[in-house]
Amino acid sequence: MNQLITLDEFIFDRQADFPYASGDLSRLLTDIGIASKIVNQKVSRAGLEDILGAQGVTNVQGEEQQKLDVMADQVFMKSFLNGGMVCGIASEEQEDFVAFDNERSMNGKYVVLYDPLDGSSNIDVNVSIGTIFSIYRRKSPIGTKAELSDFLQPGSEQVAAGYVLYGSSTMLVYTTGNGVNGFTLEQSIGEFCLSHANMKTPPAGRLYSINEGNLLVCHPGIGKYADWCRQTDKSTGRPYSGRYIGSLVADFHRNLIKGGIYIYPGTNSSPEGKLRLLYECNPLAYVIEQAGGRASDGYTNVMEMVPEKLHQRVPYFVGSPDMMDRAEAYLND
Ligand code: P6P
Repeated sequence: MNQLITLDEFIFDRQADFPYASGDLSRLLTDIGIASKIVNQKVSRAGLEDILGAQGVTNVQGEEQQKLDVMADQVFMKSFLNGGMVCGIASEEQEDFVAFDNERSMNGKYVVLYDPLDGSSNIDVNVSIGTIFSIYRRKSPIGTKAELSDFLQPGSEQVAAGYVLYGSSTMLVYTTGNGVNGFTLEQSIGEFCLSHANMKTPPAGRLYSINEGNLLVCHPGIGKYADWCRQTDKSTGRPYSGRYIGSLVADFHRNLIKGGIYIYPGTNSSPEGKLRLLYECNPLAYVIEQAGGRASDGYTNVMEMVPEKLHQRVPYFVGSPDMMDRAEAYLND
């Protein structure tokens, strides 16, 4: 029987990869693990606590906030505030960034941007949902309050990124730039344990994730790509398979493992698409790139973009490299 390696053991073992590591990033990653377990416990029994249903307010995105969204946001923010490693956060659920003003936090070296519970429209119907997080080294001086410039950094500056998938099992997947590793929550001991070491995405797969309801209102090349996916693949004698469950983290995770592509394009009514650059697209782009895939807006690596606004949206293509090449070719045709 293989030895169980917990998330904390792995994080601290890997700290040696960074000769100048002080342990602050390691501590921050363990804080994320703890917060994820708290959110998992509440998500897993949401129906029992009558926590389902809308909070009755709308968030900065104009979307009806679900009670679990609010809960998850508060759990992660408190974890970062209490951990002391982070001088500030930006969350999908909060209009502006939050600069922590206690002395310990102002000495924090990092900022975290996160979507506390992505796919929230699936909460009431028990479809997998997820948390997405992105970690940067602050640019403002240590000992001061975080500034907007700490958050508006290109994705190429991320020091760590990952996601938690609250699904048939709960997994935490992250990278610090030395590959991608996945941990499954062993409920009996309450520990994330290494289950997917050194994750790599296949160069190509047969899964394409697109909301086909958008095909008539987006770039015609995307419809042509979807048509191509529906053609019989000579090597297998069958077409690709459409898999789209309306939960980015779940679609992303499946495609990462099996090979596939996820596309959320710009549309006539929303030319910038739906997904947010800073706390959805960039962190998943870091993960997929570390796993051998790539992410773009159809033309440019999203991690090269210099953000202008916290909640800015960007059309998003992410997945296996060969599939990305073909999809982008249809855009540029
Ligand atoms: P649509 C969930 O709201 C989300 O941000 C992603 O998780 C998901 O992939 C997408 O939006 C679904 O959007 O417009 O297809 O329902």
